[in-house]
Amino acid sequence: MKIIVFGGDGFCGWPTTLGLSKDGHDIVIVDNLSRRLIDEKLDICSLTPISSIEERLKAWKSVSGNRINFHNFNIATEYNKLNKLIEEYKPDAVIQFAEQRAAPYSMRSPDEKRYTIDNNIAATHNILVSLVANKLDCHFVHLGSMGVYGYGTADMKIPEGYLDILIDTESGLKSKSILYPSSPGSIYHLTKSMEQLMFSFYAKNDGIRITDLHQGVVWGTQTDETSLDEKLINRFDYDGDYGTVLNRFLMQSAIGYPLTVHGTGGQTRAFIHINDTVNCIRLALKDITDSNSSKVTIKNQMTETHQVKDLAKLVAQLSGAEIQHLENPRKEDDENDLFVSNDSFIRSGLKPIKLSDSLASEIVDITKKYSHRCDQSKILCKSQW
Ligand code: NAD
Ligand code: USQ
Repeated sequence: MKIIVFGGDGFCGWPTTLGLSKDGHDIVIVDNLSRRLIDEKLDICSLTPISSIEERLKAWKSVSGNRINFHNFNIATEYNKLNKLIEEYKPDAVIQFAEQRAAPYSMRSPDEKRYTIDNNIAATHNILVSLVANKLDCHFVHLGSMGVYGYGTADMKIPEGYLDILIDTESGLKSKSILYPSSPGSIYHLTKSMEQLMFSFYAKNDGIRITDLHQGVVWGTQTDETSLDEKLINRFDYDGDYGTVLNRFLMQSAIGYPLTVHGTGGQTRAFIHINDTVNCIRLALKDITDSNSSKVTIKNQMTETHQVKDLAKLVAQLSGAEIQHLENPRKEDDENDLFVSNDSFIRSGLKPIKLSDSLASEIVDITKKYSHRCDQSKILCKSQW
């Protein structure tokens, strides 16, 4: 397949690009390197020493023999470049990772709120507009978030995108399937919720074939491909804006920093290992549904749920780390249950990597190896809402 990976230099996009290239697909990356620029602005860097995109692609060519083309432009603001690429390359599939993805960053100040909305909405919308303009039969795969559902489930499993309801009408009860009501907890999660409506419009109006993957918190760093050469190493965010909870706890334990549990730690979240992110994208691409589908396919891309305090206990047992309970910088429930259906991917053959299988040894090794690169002053989350 000819595939464009938007955001292919990022944490999920880079290993996915390499995995798909290894599978024999023809891949083009589009990325404006804004994530690297944000690191510079925040005066932080990935715990792992990531190479420049040019070095990454050269290293991949030399280990795999496969060439990946790279375009550096902003898909939210440079529509003409985006449209020209889509017109000329005629992709069979596009994968949209290219968004500002951190909830704390999106809540920093009016500037970051505006940037996150402008960037994410325009980026995704521009791709949709161009697919319609070029009349392409192209599968649009989008990385969404479990956070669009909110995290409370009223004793039921969160279904995959749609909720079956009964409406009490004058002529009796009528059943209907609606988009699961959104309940975003940050401006970032709001963009994912808004995008859902764009997808239903473009599927209904233009028949664009869309898969929206509601992904949980990703943990882990390396995949088989990113481990092949030091220059292919994946990014590892540990700072208060971009670091996610499990990777942060494992990094903190490696440097003897007390684990930063927000509030009671009763928050339950859905998780997935980075290897499974790549495998889910592979499976989503294989799922060739009706090429003129009027309904968006939504899949929950997660493999297990954990309470934050249980993750902290597990990491503390592994490493002897101390646990600290900080005042929660976020507006979120102290405690929640979370039951999630991930039947689609399990049915298509996903064999999840569970935290208990690996005891996170890969991250423990990575964080120990690069602990000297950690700037401890960047660990606490400064963004409050
Ligand atoms: P990331 O920030 O590491 O990667 C995003 C990439 O997109 C970056 O390389 C950035 O430079 C690029 N980008 C952003 N805006 C762009 C634009 N306008 N034009 C061109 N390039 C642009 O993020 P990630 O962790 O790889 O996440 C990828 C996607 O997966 C995001 O949409 C995110 O919402 C979703 N997701 C991530 C996680 C997670 O835990 N990391 C969990 C669930 C969902
Ligand atoms: N948390 C802590 N301590 C920390 C960091 C986080 O207790 O040091 C808590 C947070 O308060 C929150 C939970 O852990 O309750 C998860 O936070 P997170 O930073 O790991 O994840 P989140 O902000 O939800 O965002 C991440 C990704 C985002 C993705 C989302 C999936 O950055 O791109 O969409 O996970 S989900 O959480 O399922 O919505």
